[in-house]
Amino acid sequence: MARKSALLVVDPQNDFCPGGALGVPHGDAVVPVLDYYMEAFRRAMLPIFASRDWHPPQTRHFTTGGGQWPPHCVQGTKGAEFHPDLRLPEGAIIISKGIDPQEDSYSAFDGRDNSGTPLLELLRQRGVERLYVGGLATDYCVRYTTLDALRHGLEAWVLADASRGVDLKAGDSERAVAEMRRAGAKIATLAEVLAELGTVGQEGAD
Ligand code: VGL
Repeated sequence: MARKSALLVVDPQNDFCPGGALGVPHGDAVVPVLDYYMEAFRRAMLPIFASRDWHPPQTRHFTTGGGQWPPHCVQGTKGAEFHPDLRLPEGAIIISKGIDPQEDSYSAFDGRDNSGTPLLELLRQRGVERLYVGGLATDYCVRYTTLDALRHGLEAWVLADASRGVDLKAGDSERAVAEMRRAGAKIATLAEVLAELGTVGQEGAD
C-alpha cells in the first residue's frame, strides 16, 4: 500500500512576509516554491491544507496582551490574507488557528477547518499517514506543527526549500531543523518530493 500523503502549507500570510507586521526575512521567497508543491500534490490528487494565523484583535499572544509578538494576522485584515501570489488549488482546506485569545497556537494541529473540525481529524478521515510541511516560520509554526505531527504518529517531512525562519536569535532556524530531525522528521526539497510522488501507488508493488 502506498503511504497516503498530504501537503500542509503553513501561514504564507502577508504579515509574515517582508513589509508585514511580523515579516520573516525573505518570507515571500517561499510562496512560488509552495505553489510548485501545491501543483504537484494537486496533480497527484492528494489532499492540500493551508494553515493561517487567525487572531482576534486582543489576545495574550500579542505584546498588547502581555505576549511576545506585535499584533499580526488579525482576522479579516489585509495582513491576515494569504500572500497574493499563493495559488491555492480548488479543494484546498484552510485551517485557522490562534482564534482562542488565551493560546499562542503555533501548531496547525491547534487549528480547525471552517466547519470546526480539527486538523488531526481531517487527516485521519483522509487516511493520511505522511505529512509534508513547509511555510512560515521554520522556528515557530513549522516547528510546532511538525513536532505535533510526529507526536500524533504521522510521518513528517519538512520542506527545506519552502520554509524560512524568524531567527529572533541567530541560528534559531538551524536549531529548529535539528530538533525536528531528532524527533524523527525527514528534511526534503522539491526534487526529492516530486520523485516520491512519482511512486505514489507503486510502493510495495514488489
Ligand atoms: C508565527 C511567530 C508568531 C509563525 C506565528 O507563523 O511561525 N511566528 N506567530
